[in-house]
Amino acid sequence: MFVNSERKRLQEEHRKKGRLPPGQSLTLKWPVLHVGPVPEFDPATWRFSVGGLVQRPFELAWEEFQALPRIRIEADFHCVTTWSKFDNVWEGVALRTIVDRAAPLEGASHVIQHCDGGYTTNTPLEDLLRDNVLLADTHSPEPLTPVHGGPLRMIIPHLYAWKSSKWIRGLEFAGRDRAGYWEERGYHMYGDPFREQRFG
Ligand SMILES: Nc1nc2c(c(=O)[nH]1)N[C@H]1C(S)=C(S)[C@@H](COP(=O)(O)O)O[C@H]1N2
Ligand SMILES: [Mo]
Repeated sequence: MFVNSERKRLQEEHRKKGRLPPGQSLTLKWPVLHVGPVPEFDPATWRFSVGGLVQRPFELAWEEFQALPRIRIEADFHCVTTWSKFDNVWEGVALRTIVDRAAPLEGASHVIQHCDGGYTTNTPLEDLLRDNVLLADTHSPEPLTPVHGGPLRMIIPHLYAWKSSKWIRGLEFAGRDRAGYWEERGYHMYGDPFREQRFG
């Protein structure tokens, strides 16, 4: 474990290099942040549903999800409450795999993430097609723990972490942008940490 002075030295170095977004500080721990209780996971009844403006809506059981092709990425994680956690290694299924299978209709422009417990968040469809956006079930290299979103969470490294839903259960393709849980409460509709898009 680094002492605090070492953390601060790293923090200023990364700020200068442009890796740490403005107004953020580096954390060497992994804070837990969410609204509501941590849901129970039952692999027998868990389903992942994809629908809305797509040619092929579908539903996957846990075993079926596990059989999809997998990727591994390394990325930083920026929470709007001002902490950033660097060098996370995530494994799971690329969003592109899910999007290709669903085949969005011409008019689909945005995607709403739906979670166990009712949390939602919105993103432009094109943001989900980046190479490092995934549905992650593994972190460095352990199965994702329930408090951090296990069994499955979204990871969108280039947006604030409230766009990376924990306990994700489905995607809704939509023809226009629609505010999710935090966006309805004043957070930015897009949420780019490097442009400090904290509030709308
Ligand atoms: N379902 C759900 N996902 C969520 C949240 C939430 O309240 N519910 N909070 C978001 C916020 S604000 C952050 S910073 C990250 C925190 O992830 P962590 O607890 O693994 O650090 O989860 C995001 N995903
Ligand atoms: Mo957050």
